[in-house]
Amino acid sequence: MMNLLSRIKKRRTKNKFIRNRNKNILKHKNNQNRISLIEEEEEDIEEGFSIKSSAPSHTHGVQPLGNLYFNPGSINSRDTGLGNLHTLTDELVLDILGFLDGSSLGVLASVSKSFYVFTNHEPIWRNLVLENLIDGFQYNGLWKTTFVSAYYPSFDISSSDRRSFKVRDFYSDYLFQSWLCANLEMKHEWLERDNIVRKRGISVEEFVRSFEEVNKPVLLEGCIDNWDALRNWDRDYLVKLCGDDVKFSVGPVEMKLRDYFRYSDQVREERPLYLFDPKFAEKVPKLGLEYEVPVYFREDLFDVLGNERPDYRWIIMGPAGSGSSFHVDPNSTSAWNAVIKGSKKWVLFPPDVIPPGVHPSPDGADVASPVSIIEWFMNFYGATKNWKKRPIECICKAGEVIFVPNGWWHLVINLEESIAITQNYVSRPNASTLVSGTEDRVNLHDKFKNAIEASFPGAIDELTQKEEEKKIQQRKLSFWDSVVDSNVGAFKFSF
Ligand SMILES: O=C(O)CCC(=O)C(=O)O
Repeated sequence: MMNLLSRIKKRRTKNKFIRNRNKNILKHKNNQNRISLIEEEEEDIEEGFSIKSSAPSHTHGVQPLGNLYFNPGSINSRDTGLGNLHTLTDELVLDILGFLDGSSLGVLASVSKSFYVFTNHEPIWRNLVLENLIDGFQYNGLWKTTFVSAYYPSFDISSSDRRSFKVRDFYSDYLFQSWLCANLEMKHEWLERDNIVRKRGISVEEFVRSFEEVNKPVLLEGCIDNWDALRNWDRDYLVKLCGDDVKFSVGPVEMKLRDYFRYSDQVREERPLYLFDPKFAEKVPKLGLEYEVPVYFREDLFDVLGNERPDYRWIIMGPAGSGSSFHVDPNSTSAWNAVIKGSKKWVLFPPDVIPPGVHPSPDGADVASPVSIIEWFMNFYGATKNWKKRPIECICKAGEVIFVPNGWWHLVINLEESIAITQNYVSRPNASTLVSGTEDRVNLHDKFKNAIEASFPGAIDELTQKEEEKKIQQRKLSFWDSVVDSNVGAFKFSF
């Protein structure tokens, strides 16, 4: 998969489209993947978005709704072909179609041009594959054909379903946006901000004092240089090491590494499946032996729970565009994330700042955020531009480790195919927060508190008292006053 970063640097001017800041109306010029806004200047590259050079024009000719208004006399075939269902929103039509099986969708596709487009919407077929082929699948470039070839192996998909019909005069913002998000380049301005503190060779004491105790992110350079993983791990090595017997967790399914790479090589979708496996070291012990916990994170109070500790370490792999949408790590844990191959763009907000477009439930257990990471950048990243409380951002490259303090919101997008290891842990400065942070999870809270009391008598009381003293100190100087340097509009960590 080509490196997004290098593509951005080339700053190609072709295949770009400009979005209307005021009217949000797009005009799609068929056959060229090129969209431009009436009344907007094409030379305005900084304001524009770029479509990936590999992007096909929309498979079924779907155009954004705004184009309808520039084609006088044309009728939206979306509506005429849906009959009485035309009053439903696109999401609702798709939700209803989501209840059907593959054969019913196939039959419905022949009813009208509109049903043809809706029933060919790839996420419907993706769901069918993920719900029905949980032991793995052979992705063959499209979710629909992947499903059909798994269920009807004798059916010749090469000649029929691979051919897609373009439908004239079908206008839908929802379906168009799904295509757009799958094919959009990361904009240069989404990547350029780098305001994290970087440290190389600091002592554990300095890390604890300057970052862990004050709960601030830091990017640590050079602390995993001795990892065999950094030297060895690439596709060929991992496929050979893991063989064809081992399967890894990929969303709701389990996949062989070979099959996952086959998928990630061909995928072109808004939310690529992400390999995220907490049992990798049990499945393939050598994977666990080829890395070690960086020196800064060796104290982990969750160890007191022994075998009962929740999942705490993951191997992560994914193509460019995959990643993690905004969330806070569970159980008030902190985390470190080491990039072994590739690179990741990080955006982090402190615990008291809910990122724009994110709506956590009152108890914080559920997070409603925009459909995809790319959509967040498209629709919400710009909103943070003039915030006093701007996020911490960076690109973490192979060999670098980011410290994610507990309670911080974070979003991550892989800029190229990436492999990483992450671990969640509880350090002494965070132990009291963790005990209170697990209060809603009664079992975990009691178990952890009792285990800590048994191993370190009196420690919780002592830490809670320290925490109280810290809060009193902090009230005197608000967090943002302490980190924002208003003169340069960037972060200044005054430790
Ligand atoms: O996608 C990634 O590498 C980030 C993972 C992450 O945010 C997490 O494990 O909490």
